[in-house]
Amino acid sequence: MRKLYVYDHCPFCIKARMIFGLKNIPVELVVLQNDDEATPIGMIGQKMLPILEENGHYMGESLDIIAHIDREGTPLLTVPARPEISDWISRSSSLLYRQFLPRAAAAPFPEFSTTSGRAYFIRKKEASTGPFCEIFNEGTEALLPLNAVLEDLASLLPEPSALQGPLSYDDIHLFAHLHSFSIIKGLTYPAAVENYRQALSKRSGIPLLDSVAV
Ligand SMILES: N[C@@H](CCC(=O)N[C@@H](CS)C(=O)NCC(=O)O)C(=O)O
Repeated sequence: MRKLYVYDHCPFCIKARMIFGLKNIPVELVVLQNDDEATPIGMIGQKMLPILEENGHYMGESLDIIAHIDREGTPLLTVPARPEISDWISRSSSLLYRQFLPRAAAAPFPEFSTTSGRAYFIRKKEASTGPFCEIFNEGTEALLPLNAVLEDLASLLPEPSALQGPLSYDDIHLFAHLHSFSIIKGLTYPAAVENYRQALSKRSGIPLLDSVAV
């Protein structure tokens, strides 16, 4: 069977997992320790997941994996992408990742099951954000702009019935982004956003992170 090497915190890995779940194509998930550099470098020459292993070959890059799997059987991602969705993702990304990274670092993800795996992530990410404790100290004030962007998203979403049929690459990017949001406790999801993230979680078989949110 094919193997997909992932980290549970990684939005690009969520994207790659989605296409298998949405198309009901089996794949074995393998979670690497976050400080395991040798395994991914041995496969694709860089320390980067997701990686798909198929018939002894390795493929990196989430979008290449998605396109490859979507070519199998009937393509699913046939609805055209809308620029307003990629604009919204770009607009909310830096707000999201500032709050996401310290929470991910504290979460019970399997890639952090060793102390050195977790320390590797903290060291690497704090180099760009500054100390995680300072971000936690920003408290609930820091969540207000995230609630505001979630409000903006509500009016951009497709009708719920559209989520039963063919999908768009927008849905891959947007669900992965909302999956990252779900590790942040105390956000307010407008009904349309809540319905969207629950519908895609169910259809892809990828649980949201609400139960481990902090
Ligand atoms: N362009 C790549 C980006 C993947 C990516 O950035 N993966 C991150 C995890 S979210 C990674 O493996 N970074 C190296 C590390 O965590 O040390 C893709 O779409 O697959």
